[in-house]
Amino acid sequence: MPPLDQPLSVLKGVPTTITAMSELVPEPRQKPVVPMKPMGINTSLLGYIGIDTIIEQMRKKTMKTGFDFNIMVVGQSGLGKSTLVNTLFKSQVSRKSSGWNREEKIPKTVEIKAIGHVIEEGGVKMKLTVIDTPGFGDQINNENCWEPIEKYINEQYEKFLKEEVNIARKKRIPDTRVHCCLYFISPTGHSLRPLDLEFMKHLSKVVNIIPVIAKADTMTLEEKTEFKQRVRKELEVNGIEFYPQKEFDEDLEDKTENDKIRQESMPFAVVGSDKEYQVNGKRVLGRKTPWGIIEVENLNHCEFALLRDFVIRTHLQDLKEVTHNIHYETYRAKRLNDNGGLPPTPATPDSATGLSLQHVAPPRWE
Ligand SMILES: Nc1nc2c(ncn2[C@@H]2O[C@H](COP(=O)(O)OP(=O)(O)OP(=O)(O)O)[C@@H](O)[C@H]2O)c(=O)[nH]1
Ligand SMILES: [Mg+2]
Repeated sequence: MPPLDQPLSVLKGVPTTITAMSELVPEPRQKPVVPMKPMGINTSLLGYIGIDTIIEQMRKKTMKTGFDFNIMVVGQSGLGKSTLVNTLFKSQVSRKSSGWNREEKIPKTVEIKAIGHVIEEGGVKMKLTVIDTPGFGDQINNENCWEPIEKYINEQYEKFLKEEVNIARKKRIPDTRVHCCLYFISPTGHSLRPLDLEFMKHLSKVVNIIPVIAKADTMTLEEKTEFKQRVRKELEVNGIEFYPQKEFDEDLEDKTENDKIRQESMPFAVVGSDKEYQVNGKRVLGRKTPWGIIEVENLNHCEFALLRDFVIRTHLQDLKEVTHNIHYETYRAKRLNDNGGLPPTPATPDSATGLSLQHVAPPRWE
């Protein structure tokens, strides 16, 4: 500890000069740069602090760092999950080819596979990953067939948790957690299958489930309306909470908006296609049938565009928040509890799921 009576400049190794008292009067401090007041704010208000500029600051930060968003498709075999993944990427989300050649038939999915695209709009970058999963329901014994899916979801929580408890943790932990899971329902027009109920019951505890009716082009308008009602009723009777969950509505405005979605839109009846056709001089994604072209992005034909808007335009941030604050938090609390309050050791195979974190390939970026 240097003697307290030494001038500060000595402490810093700078030669001492004797200073006249008058020079010791501190110079007036420069005012911190306050961002310009946005137009439209009442200028007669004195003492503008600039709290409202936080929105602009957040926007700039997000533009720099970008964000991750991960969607998973799940359901029985042959319901059009892989086709819808392609539709998402080929539609207005990115307008890119997702790797499969137009002429090639989409193969049956045999393993969990993540496909990623970096999408940029208005200067903001989104890393959109869609996780395609093999269909189930065609084995003789379908017992516990949700387990591989549940394991995958938990593995991503585990990965995030291990990064979070690292002493030297990353400034920004890559987020591979599944923010939303589209559950494909067969357009039978009858009741939900016991397997669907069982599957959704399990998954809804660990992830945001959005039920969708697959291949909606196979139903008439009346059948579709009736089936949607029936599915909603059955989900309610069986206590299956789908997204947006009632208990997480934050205020009356949220509740009113979400009630409408829960009671009218859900489950979205979708049609998928990765083929383009010329309709009225415009190229559209559609399915060619003997009676015309079903346009995937036309709201008069199906609800694909509604689903896309719901997930990306209106509820993306909320899906991420519910994943982080509810599903991940539940996983985290359980893991830490099981471990006697200690964090899991970083970078070891996943002891919660018994799986190695490497067993699913990282997303293919295009
Ligand atoms: N009518 C109709 N057929 C569709 C639709 N979407 C996909 N298909 C067809 O259904 C078949 C199966 O499509 P996939 O996308 O491979 O289905 P999947 O759910 O990924 O199948 P698995 O990988 O076995 O689980 C293909 O012949 C598609 O062309 C749709 O919206 N309507
Ligand atoms: Mg598939």
